[in-house]
Amino acid sequence: MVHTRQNQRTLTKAQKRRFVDAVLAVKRSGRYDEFVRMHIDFYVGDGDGGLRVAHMTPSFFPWHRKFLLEFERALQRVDPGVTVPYWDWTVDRTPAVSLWADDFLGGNGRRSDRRVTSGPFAHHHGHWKIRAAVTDGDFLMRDFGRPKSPVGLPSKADLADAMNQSEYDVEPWNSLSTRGFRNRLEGWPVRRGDRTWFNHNLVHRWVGGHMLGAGSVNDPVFWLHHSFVDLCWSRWRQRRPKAARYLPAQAPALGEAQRGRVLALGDTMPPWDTPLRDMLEHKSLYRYE
Ligand code: CU1
Ligand code: CU1
Repeated sequence: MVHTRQNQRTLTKAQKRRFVDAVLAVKRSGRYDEFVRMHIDFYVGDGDGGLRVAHMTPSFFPWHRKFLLEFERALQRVDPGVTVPYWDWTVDRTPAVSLWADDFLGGNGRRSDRRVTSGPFAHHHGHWKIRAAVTDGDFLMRDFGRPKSPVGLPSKADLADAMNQSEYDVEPWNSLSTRGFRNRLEGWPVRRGDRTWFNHNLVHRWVGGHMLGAGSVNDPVFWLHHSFVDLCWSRWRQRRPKAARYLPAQAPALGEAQRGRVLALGDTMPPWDTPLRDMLEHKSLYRYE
């Protein structure tokens, strides 16, 4: 059945509660931490050897689409009426927005140790212990805006820079690709004058704490962030001619540096063995409101 993903700012109080309750139920079952572990396992960077499926790679979008779908199915087994909302960070840009209220995702971490102390994922409620992480401590951490060296959320102009790219991705198909929609939205520092991450990566940095790096799934805002990233990809594709909507079309040739390191259009994606092609269109599965 086709379901609808909503902008988180339009959710009713009851919808927020159902989403949070479903997330907590998936956490209680142990399944949530399996998602965290899978994301950590698939956090392979340019500097590491082997296949990159999830990050710094053309399949960044299809891999996260499948990952979100699996999580959404886990939520729906608890409550069939729940979907993953999206957070448009070009609009909801401050710690004061309803996303971070006590009835939804809770607020910032406290200054001393970045521990989140409000909302349903605050450690003292006992429902949200971090078990799979690359950092110490079993409490959720956030550090909005990184006060030590402040960063802001990406602007509409930053996002437009990615949306205006005419190619999906370009060689060398990694964090160094200077053009192309994929890296301009994933956001490794390649634009002239950039010294820091931007767009998708900058959102991880702005939230801070667990949202930095491989263990980012520990913060439930991960899903709302990636739901919006997925929506941006969907919008970008709608505006582009079919031929260029996923690249590379063919695997890099023998002897090329990225041979065996990136997925081409005809490949399947681990760990699900899903044909990448099957993740390029979502309208038979879900829609965005
Ligand atoms: Cu990721
Ligand atoms: Cu991400």
